[in-house]
Amino acid sequence: MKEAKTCRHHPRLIAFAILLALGMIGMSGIGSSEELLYEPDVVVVMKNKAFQVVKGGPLENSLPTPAFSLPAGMDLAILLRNEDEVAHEFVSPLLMKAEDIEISGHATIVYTLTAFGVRVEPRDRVMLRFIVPEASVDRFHFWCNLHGKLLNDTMRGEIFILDAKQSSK
Ligand SMILES: [Cu+2]
Repeated sequence: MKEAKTCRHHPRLIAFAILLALGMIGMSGIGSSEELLYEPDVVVVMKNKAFQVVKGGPLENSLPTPAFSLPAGMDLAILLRNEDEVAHEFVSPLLMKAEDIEISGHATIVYTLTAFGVRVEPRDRVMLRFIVPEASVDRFHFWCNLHGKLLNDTMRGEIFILDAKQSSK
């Protein structure tokens, strides 16, 4: 009877230990070789104080600014990779509209009057995952609050929201 009782506690302890280990991995956040939990739909690189959409940017060559499109209603992951020696931010009014944003990595939350986003430390990366909100506008700006506040600053880009029906592949 006593043995059975102690055994019952074991799985819970193991689960707790695993959670602790996962938490520690998440907090260390080092190395680009670290496996991602899931493949990002969009990858945005911050380099030489500019944004570069290296994945998921079908519009990248047709526009003067970095841009990517997201289908409304979809659960998507955006990877932000900072390759500079200074911190950068990714801030957008779109993220203000999105609910339950899941943020993985070392991220400092950034709020402005009109937008929400994260700060990514030098040589670090952050993954954002959220359901693309159905919005009344189909075009949002994103920017780095440190190097892209003004309209002619370098660190600015655009996000286009696609109608879910049109974008179904
Ligand atoms: Cu910046």
